[in-house]
Amino acid sequence: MLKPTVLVTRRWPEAVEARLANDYDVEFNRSDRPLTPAQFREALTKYDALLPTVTDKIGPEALDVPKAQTKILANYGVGYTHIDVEKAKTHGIAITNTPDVLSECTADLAMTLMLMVARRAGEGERELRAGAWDGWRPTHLVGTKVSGKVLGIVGFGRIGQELAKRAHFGFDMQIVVFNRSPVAPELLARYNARQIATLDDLLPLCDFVSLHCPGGAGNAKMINSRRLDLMKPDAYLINTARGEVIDEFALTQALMFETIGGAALDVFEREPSINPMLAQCDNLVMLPHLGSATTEAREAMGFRVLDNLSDFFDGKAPRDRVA
Ligand code: 8YV
Repeated sequence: MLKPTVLVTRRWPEAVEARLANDYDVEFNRSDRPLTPAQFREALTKYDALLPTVTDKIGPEALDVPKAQTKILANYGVGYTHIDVEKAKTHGIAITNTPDVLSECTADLAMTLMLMVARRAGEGERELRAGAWDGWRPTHLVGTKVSGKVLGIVGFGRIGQELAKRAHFGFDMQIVVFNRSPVAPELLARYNARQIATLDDLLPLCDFVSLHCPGGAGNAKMINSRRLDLMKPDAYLINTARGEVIDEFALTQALMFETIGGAALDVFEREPSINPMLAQCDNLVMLPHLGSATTEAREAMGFRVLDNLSDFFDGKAPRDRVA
């Protein structure tokens, strides 16, 4: 029997690529550069399955083909707001993602960012590497204590819950949660957390606000200048979700005029292009979208895609089908 044809749009961990090559008639994008919309359209007419990532902008232009050969977009990553789901559905294309397997690592990174910004670790590293450290003194790079503070978690899905676990059990933080739907009382009780009815009510309570909601049009610029003003003047904003959730211009204003304490970002509005104003802000930590960047998570994400693909081509319902 002929194996399904598969295009992998970026390089993946070796172990996963090896299994893909064994199981499918697979084409790898050896250049590892994101496909253009035209290349994506061509791929849609050639392959049974496309395996995209967040760097593939699969909007109306990329999906504008008269008839697609592709039957499944098996996304490598949990977030899939880079895919125009409605348009993909018009071609009858199924979409899957890779939840669970990256939750711990992404929560670890959110914790890393919280600690880095509050303890001024980015500033300290920059100073030391610039050869500008002139020795210990009681007033040098004094930051803010993290342990015991109030953490607001926006979006209490898998990653938000993993962060709550770390913050509650590891750092004795008080957890408040904003989530679109009600969170089960036993889940909140596990972290001694409290659900707050609205985001506007949550923000003024927090010393740290960490975003764990999906991106996409529905949540675009959810953190805008009005909401930044609702934060305490010494509070920190952490984003490991999607860049578009924050109005970046408003954030640069808040950081420059110090109306909040600082911010730490792993994702950006137009990544990998970075608003140069952000780089001017000392009270900001920036990482290049490293949320799931561990060998363990990246391999597990790949094997999860393989599970979804084999289910799909065996005629079973893939466990992570989102559309
Ligand atoms: C991925 C992520 O590395 O899974 C996600 O949604 O943001 C990252 O952890 C990336 O998006 C892969 O598509």
